[in-house]
Amino acid sequence: MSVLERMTSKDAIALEKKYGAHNYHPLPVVLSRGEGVFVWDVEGKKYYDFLSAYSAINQGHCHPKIVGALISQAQNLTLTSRAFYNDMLGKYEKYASETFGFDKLLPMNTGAEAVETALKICRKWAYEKKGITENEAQIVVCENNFHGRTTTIISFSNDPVARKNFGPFTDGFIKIEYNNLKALQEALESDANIAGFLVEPIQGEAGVYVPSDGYLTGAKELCKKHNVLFIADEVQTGIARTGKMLAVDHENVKPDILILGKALSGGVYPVSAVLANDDIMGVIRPGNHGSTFGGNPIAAAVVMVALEVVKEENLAQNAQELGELFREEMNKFIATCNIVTKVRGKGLLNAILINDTEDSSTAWDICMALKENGLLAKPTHGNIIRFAPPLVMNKEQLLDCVSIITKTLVEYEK
Ligand code: IF1
Repeated sequence: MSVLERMTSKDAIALEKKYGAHNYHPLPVVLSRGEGVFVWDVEGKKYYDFLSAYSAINQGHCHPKIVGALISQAQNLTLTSRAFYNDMLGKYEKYASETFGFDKLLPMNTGAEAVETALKICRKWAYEKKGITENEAQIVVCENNFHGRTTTIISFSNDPVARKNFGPFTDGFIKIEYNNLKALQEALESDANIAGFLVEPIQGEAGVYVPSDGYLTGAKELCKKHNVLFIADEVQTGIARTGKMLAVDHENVKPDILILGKALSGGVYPVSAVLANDDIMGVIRPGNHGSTFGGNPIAAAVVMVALEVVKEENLAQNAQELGELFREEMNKFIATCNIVTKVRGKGLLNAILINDTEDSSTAWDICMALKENGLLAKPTHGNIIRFAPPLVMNKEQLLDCVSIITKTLVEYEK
């Protein structure tokens, strides 16, 4: 068998089961092609993608402009390492810094690496600028956070599945309740060694949990008052997903450190970045941090075009409008049904809460039925289904999807 020969879904799944580590439990669908809001499985069945690779595919599958940038850069120069300059990185750093309103950018590859980078910058800033005694810095994080899977990041997760038997863990984190300004205030007042507050503007893994209006503004003010860096993890919420370029833009809050990944590249290449102004980024000097692939010319070319697409195609506004329509239509359905208790979200990052016990398989069963009906979504913790289609969707397609979703849900009515 040639390695490029087409295979059935069954064979592809069997191969992964035998030869791949079992660190995921995917829906049993094997995809081989994507275009815009659609994906196709190896048997040729077409689906609406309502996950968008966890919000990495905001610009739609295989966007021709972004793939074009990838191909032409790949034919020219792929990787130099940072031992030498390349002629794309500076252009990318300028373009992204200006787009997001920061002095400087530090390029990495994955979301978790960018979070690690932000934590390192924050600690170094605390010792060199704030005057905290070395090794004493604390960073405040939120309960039910998701920031990635490295050893340090899982040190402050409270998901037992993500943590169990991976210790010993990294010290220096204080966990407080999300969406609770009083808890943040108390933490900041009780400890003079706090360097930063790391937060997701909307908690994704916790089931698309949107904080109260004013939470981010209040948190930023508290951080400012205590000379603590406000670090926004926009890996999932950024790049127009929630109806603005960044989720913090809904409250006009400017983070001290901004973390981006996923859709920064439109999902065609792993690219992440940390942005900050000179007073903070200036603590990083040669040898302090880096990555073989971070800032490579393919990533640089791809990101510039991927961001251009977001602007040219007004994806933030489209996400805002279609998100409102989606929640409006789902609320109409919820008024008539028992199976769904709530829809929540912002822009095109939404979730529905299934009316069943947290440990039942109903959300999974519904996702299996949605798959049969031509729409791919994935359950998250606690019988919640996340809905996050590519932002290049149009109104007619969205209404078609609402109809698939509600028709499927009706079959689970009790
Ligand atoms: C998986 C969730 C989404 C993230 C935030 C950093 C990262 C992520 C806010 C790390 C990654 C992913 C990774 C994915 C599942 C997923 C996820 F369900 F866990 F919460 F998107 F909703 N910060 N999120 O959401 O980025 O290193 O993966 O590039 O399978 O672990 P990464």
